[in-house]
Amino acid sequence: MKKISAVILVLLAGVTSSCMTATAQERGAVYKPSAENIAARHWFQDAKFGIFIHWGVYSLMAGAGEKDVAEWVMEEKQIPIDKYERLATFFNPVKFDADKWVQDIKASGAKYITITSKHHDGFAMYDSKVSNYNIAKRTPFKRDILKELKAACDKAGIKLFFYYSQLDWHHPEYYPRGRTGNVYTGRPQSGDWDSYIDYQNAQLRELLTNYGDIGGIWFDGWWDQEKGPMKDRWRLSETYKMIHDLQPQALIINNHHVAPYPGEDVQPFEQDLPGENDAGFNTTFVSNEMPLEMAQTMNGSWGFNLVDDRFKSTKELISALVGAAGRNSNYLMNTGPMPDGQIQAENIKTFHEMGEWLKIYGESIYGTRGGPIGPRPWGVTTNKDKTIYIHILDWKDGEIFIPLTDIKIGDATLLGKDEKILYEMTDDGVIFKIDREALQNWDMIIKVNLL
Ligand code: JFZ
Repeated sequence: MKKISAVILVLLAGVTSSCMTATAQERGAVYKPSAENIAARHWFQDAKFGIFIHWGVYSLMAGAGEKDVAEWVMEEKQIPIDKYERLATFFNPVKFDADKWVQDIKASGAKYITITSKHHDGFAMYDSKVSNYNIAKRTPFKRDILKELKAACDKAGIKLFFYYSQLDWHHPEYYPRGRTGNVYTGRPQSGDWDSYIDYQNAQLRELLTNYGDIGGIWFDGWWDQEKGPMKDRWRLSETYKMIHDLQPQALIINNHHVAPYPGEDVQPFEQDLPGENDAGFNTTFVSNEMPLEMAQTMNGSWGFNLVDDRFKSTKELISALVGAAGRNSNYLMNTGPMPDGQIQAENIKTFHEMGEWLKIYGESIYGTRGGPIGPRPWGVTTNKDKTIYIHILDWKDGEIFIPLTDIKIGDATLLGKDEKILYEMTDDGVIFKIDREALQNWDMIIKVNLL
């Protein structure tokens, strides 16, 4: 009797202390980014605009006729693993052309691409050696699309990031399970969590050694265990250290919706501008040390959806890009390519329209940081060296008061027209006269050169 309770006590103590150690390690560790990493962060912030790609065997289901279903179809339609696996045997995107993707994406003005290497369904979109549940081994297509995309990106001077889901609805050892991927998947109610993390790290090692220099890793799925037993058992410090050791310039981004952990390099926001939380799952904590990135869908879906025609207008997407830049953030705009391998025509059209706009107004976005005045109902400001760009997204009147004080203006012009703008200095700021015609633009930009 005594012996048993002692054993239980020891076990309990073991559990408590290992939990505490994990928490302390993950939260308390001190992280000093390397010089290469800091340089990559600057590059990232200058780049401002990326394209997110959600593509996998789920794309074949195309949302199954529902607007709000896409890459989550396995979970949302409760498709067991043995049935879901058949999707791979139909996946044959014969029209996939990496160079064409990259050309259209580059035409949007985006400087980098983030693509799903493995989503929650656990299917690897590359030739993984540690699992045959991948595009090269299980599909008639057989090609490693990450390899092809990386080659096309290198040719075009576009950086490539890999999205990687920590959550896995397929791997048997992802156990104890969290919020999703439960009984319907048909996995045994047992498993060895640490061997799953070893597997995850082995896949990450492949992504960091077989594709040359990459932009970074975009993690997702941590939230699956947020209220689950493995919350602090992701071994983040170990995984992050491995990535930084293998490729110091690779940026680590984790879409966990909480304040950043040590070892992370960019704080992401999903479907909301940094600091806002219309989506309901974003944190309102905004780092003022790390680069920021806002990810957004062009309609309402990440993966391809046949019936989701809620496409945002080019004006709305430009406003989001501008709104992000004014909040010192990047903008990662998503497209979900179709199962035949092509990007939807609607999205390609928008890419080109955004690129046309950026050709004229890009100097107010690329290489800038959030400006001296925070977001306002009328718009935002960005800044580069001695220039302030005032982005007026929503205004109707003939003049606008901007609370810029303690500045000496050299001149103020209307960007794109290079026309002088009249202004009047007051004690509290500057009143700019508005060009009513320019107000019709998607964004009227006043370029203020300071002395
Ligand atoms: C996540 C993914 O689940 C989604 O499929 C997509 O890849 C997106 C970029 O990231 O989105 C989430 C994640 C978690 C919640 C909502 C959306 N959540 O916890 O409510």
